Formats: sequence, structure tokens, C-alpha cells
Amino acid sequence: RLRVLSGIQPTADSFHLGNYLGAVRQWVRLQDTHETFYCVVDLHAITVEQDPKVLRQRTRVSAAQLLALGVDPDRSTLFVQSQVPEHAQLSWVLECQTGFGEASRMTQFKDKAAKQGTDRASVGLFTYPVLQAADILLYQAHAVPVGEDQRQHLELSRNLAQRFNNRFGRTFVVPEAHIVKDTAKIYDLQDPTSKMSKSASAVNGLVELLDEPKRSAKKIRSAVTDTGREVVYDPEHKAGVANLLSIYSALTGRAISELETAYEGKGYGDLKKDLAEVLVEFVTPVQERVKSYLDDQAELDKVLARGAERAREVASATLAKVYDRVGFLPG
Ligand code: AQP
Repeated sequence: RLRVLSGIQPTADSFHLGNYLGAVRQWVRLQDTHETFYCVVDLHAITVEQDPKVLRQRTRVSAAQLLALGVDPDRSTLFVQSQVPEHAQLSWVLECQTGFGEASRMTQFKDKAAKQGTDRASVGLFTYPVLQAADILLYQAHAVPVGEDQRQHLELSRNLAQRFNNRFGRTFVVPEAHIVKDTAKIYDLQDPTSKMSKSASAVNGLVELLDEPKRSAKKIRSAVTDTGREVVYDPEHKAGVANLLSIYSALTGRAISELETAYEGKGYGDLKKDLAEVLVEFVTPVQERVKSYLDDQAELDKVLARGAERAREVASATLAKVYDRVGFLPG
């Protein structure tokens, strides 16, 4: 079986619809066909300012959401990144293979640093994509399910794998991004030309899975659309409606063309009202499951400890090979 690895940051109180439809839904599906490794990337989370207590809570809530959404710890290796020290260790070696200019071209860093001011942005934020490459390469992953916003980082991971292999002999599998076109980018409900984002979206543009379902339903009903009436999928001219159709289709499994036919002669109001109901039906049981995973924290921590142990078996073998290749003495 080919291997898959992906991670998600514990940087918010809840995942949003973009995180779920762009990434986690694929994680769940890939369990049927691949050997899967999924992690809550808390090392990445400290690249921006955080509160220790909040981080610890969000790490558990993230793991609980993954379980509630269908990541099965018996079929997947589910773990927390900081519990596998090899991630930070490999990251250092890869940083030494990364050009300063190359890292400076990462658009996510440029955007975030521009917002924070370069004096306040941490060096960790700058090297973030290299740590991400270490996450992936440690597990010899063939495929990495992510949203469109991660494409450039994935390209860096591929370049680093190839560069290391050329220089030191074949060590890493060169990974491929696994991006599902229909849900690769879920847009902000209030600004449907920007991606839905934890840090950049306004409250009403962001649908969080753990938010009060009634509030999320209201956000959907007040999503920005154009002045037309016809429910057709036209991302260029009707970005808001197209985004709602993508979300609707992904949550129900109904094809977009089928939805267009179903809403022929009806208006945007009907589409939004129905999608709001679909969303409430989706999040309500997810929230119940999250709560029950969090209620038994000891069991949750045990699941994660077991995952970390399994992850370390693979990660330590890769790191040992890397250390040997670069010329470190045996440990
Ligand atoms: N809007 C989106 N559409 C599709 N996929 C998305 N992802 C994020 N936003 C969208 C995917 O979610 C996964 C987890 O991402 P992350 O842990 O890197 O989360 P993040 O980047 O903190 O989430 P945001 O909202 O993107 O935060 P900001 O904007 O603050 O950085 C990834 O696979 C990502 O592609």
C-alpha cells in the first residue's frame, strides 16, 4: 500500500469547512486505499504567538475532531507532532539544504509576515515549510492530501527530497500533492474570491464545525451572492453561488449539475435555506462525537500516545538513515 501523510494545525477552537472539505474528508477516504499517517502539527502552531493552556486544549480538540470526522485510529496512525521528536530533528537537516532565497519565495510566509511586520514574524514562521517537508519525508509518503493553498509548500518538499537524494543517494520518496479539484479551495462566505481562513476571514465569512449550528446556518443564509437569480455554477461571474454549490455538493454527494436542475426556477434564498439545513444536519452529530471523545481525556491521550509510538517506528528509521548519509556518527 502506498503511504499518505497529512497534518492540521491546532490554531483555532474549531476546524472550518475549508479544512474539512479541502483536506480532512480526503484523509478519511484515503484510509480505504492507503497506509495513512495523520498528525496534529503543534510544532507548527507555535510559529505564531500562542497561549500554552489554549494550545494544549486545541491540540486535544483537533484530535477529537479528526476522530469524530472519521479518522479511525485502528486504520490510521494518528498522532501529535511534538510527541515524535524526529520531526524537529529532520527539519534541521533539511533547513541546511534549503536556500535562503528559496524559502523567501514562499507566498504564505510573505503574506503572514507582511501582516505581522517582519520584525515580529518569527524565524519559525520562515522555516515552517521546511518543517512541513520533514513531516512528509520522514514517513516516505507518496501522497499528501491538502487544499490548494498548500501547493507551493508541497513543491518545496518535492524539491528538497530530490535534492537530498541527488546529493546523498536515494533516501526519500518524492511526494505528490493530492488535491481534489472540486473542494480544493472553499471560499469565504462574505468575500467569495478569498479562501475561507482561520486567520483572515471575518467572523461571518467563516463556518466553524464546532460553532453553534444555528449561528452557522445563519451565516450560510446571509452569504454574499450576486444580484442575479439563476442558480448556476459559474465561479467567474457568480463566485458566491458557485462556492455554495460546491459546499452543498460535497456535503450531500449530489452532483453540481443535479443541484442546478433541482433549483431551476427557484432563487438564491431557497438554495441558502436548504444548504443551511444540510449543514446543521452534518455538524450536529459531529459535535456530539467530539464532545464524547473529549469527555474521556485519558482515553484520548492513550490513543495519541499509541499513535506516536507507531509513528516513531517509521520516523526513527528514516532519521537514522539521514544522519548516516550526512556523515553523523552512529548514536
Ligand atoms: N479554504 C480552504 N479550502 C480548502 N482547503 C483548505 N485548507 C485550509 N483552508 C482551506 C486546508 O486545510 C488543511 C489544514 O490547514 P492548516 O492546518 O494549515 O490550517 P490553516 O492553514 O491554519 O487554516 P487556514 O484557515 O488556512 O489558516 P490560515 O489562513 O490562518 O493560515 C490544509 O490541507 C489546507 O490546505
